[in-house]
Amino acid sequence: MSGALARDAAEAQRAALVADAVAGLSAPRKTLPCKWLYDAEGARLFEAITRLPEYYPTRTETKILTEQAEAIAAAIGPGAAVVEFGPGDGAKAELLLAGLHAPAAYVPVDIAPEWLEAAASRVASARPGLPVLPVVADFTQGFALPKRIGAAPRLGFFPGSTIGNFEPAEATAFLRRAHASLGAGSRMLLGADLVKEVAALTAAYDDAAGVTAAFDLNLLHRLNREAGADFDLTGFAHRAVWNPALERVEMHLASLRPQVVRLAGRNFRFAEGETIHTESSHKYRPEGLEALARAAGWRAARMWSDPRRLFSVWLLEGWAPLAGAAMRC
Ligand code: AVI
Repeated sequence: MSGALARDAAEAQRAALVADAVAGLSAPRKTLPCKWLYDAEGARLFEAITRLPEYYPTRTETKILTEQAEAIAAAIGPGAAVVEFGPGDGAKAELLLAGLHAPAAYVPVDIAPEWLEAAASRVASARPGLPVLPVVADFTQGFALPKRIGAAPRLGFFPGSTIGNFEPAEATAFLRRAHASLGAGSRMLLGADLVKEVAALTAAYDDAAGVTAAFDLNLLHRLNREAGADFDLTGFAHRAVWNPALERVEMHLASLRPQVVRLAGRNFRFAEGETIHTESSHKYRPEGLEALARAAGWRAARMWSDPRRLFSVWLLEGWAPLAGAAMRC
């Protein structure tokens, strides 16, 4: 990207952050979209979260992909073109591709070219000879696949339980759009975190070392830096709350005292204890995940889990080509 284009993109992103912050902080229940957690520092902190003793999802999913590699490869069959939605550093794709029989191509899809580059070069150097065909696109929307994958059977790959960060209606819309992008006859390998005892869930989102707290509070740093806000970070604290009705862990930033914050020329008042809801991480029961998939035109063909049933990896098959509805994350 040229310098001018990069500056325009950064300015558009800043304007979108300010608009989301004004809307979210004006709502009766203050909220901010979770996508803004991931600036460079947020991405670094999330990486650190995945290695925490309390944060079981990443290591459990990796264990499932490793230990069930043969069964997964047999269920998928040879020659698949793997299309990964939001590939991160490409580590899970590398693991999956190592187990598959003669994969035809790897297609990482992400809106951030620098993240795509990291995943693409990791996989390209681990698997010389495999066509690596990155697509710059917002993977929550429809996108066109590279022509070079030809008639290879398509396998969508969406690990990490990122599906849990969508509201249920958004998750359905995402899966429907993914199906439309992948095409008729495609399949999808999906990671989903499972409902479990509350103590394990809240510990995973409020670790003893305070890394998740730093990840959450970094959003206020970002608003100060990029949106000219004046949040006093000592006036807010991270909270992880299990919402039993919606079966999700919510991250909140709680105001420790009554205070007024300025952002974009406006005052936002906080009562003591009032929170900004910064992320939801929905946990699934197997029957709930199957229903979600079905509503989006997929059928659950297989499910792999760990002995403690902490996490699940699903192979979905398309049963109906459906047009997508608009969504946002
Ligand atoms: C990216 N996503 C699946 C993580 C999760 O578990 O919901 C984000 C996260 N937030 C706090 N810890 C991890």
